[in-house]
Amino acid sequence: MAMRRWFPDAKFGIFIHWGIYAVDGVQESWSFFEGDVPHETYMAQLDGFTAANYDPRAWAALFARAGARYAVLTSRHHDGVALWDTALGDLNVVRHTPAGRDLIGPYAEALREQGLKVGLYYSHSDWNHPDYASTRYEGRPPEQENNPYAEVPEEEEDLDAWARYLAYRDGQVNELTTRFRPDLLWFDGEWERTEEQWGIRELARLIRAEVPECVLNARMLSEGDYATPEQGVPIEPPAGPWELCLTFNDSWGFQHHDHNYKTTTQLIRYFTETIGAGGNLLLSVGPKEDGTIPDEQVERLEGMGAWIARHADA
Ligand code: FUL
Repeated sequence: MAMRRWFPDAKFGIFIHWGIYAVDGVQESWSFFEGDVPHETYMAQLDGFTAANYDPRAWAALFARAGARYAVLTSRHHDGVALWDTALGDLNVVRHTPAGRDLIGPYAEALREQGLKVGLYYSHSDWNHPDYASTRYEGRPPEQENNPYAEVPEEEEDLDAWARYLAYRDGQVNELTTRFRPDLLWFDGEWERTEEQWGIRELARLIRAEVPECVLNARMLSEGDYATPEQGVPIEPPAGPWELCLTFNDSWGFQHHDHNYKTTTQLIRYFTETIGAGGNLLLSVGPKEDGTIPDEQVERLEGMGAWIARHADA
């Protein structure tokens, strides 16, 4: 599939890590997976996720002012909490949080009103799903207990559970493509299984049947269109299309204690280095649980936008 031209031309996109982890300001999904907070404490954040001041039009206007051409919202991170009213699985913000409504439709609409492309992040893995055997501690050989990157050996897989899990994942992806018509799907969490186990070919076919022009990142393995290095421009940039994903501070999502912000100048340098080496920059905002984007991030986006506007024709 030829890479859609809009993507390499876009240069700048906004990643949005928004989920229940913003309530306590803990690390998205990993905090319970790695045992930094008890699972119960992590899940109790469902009760505090209000989206009370969620204004996707204001988000989209800010992203456009920042000079971005697309955004990518975490529709479902590794914690399995879906931001839309999925008919599959039980865990979503509509049913289980005070937010009580679909958060993705209004996002897609607001972005399109601003002429921005709509991206959705979706994790193949779901560490909360009853049919998903993760590489979490229970039952793992001791040497792998703290290795989240270990693949599940095929002989250990419960094949019935796995088939149910894939049907659930495919069904959710189908909901995303049919309902929100994304221009880009940003998959993640692929490291726990192989290409065959994930049924990547079949999933790609399902996506292409609905949104043939949709751009896919390389965490769709052999079906991916572009590479996704994290947190720094590689010394040898990927040969094909690529995108650097980057945090403002040290966190993808909102963590109130993390004040280790890069300056606007540093962010502009990341941007110029990235596009100079042929990539796009995908910079991650972490909205608070109520949907507001922290001031430090807004200020930096405005500053980047002013710089990009001054140099747009250069
Ligand atoms: C990684 C995830 O595990 C992180 O939590 C984050 O979403 C990053 C962008 O991708 O694979």
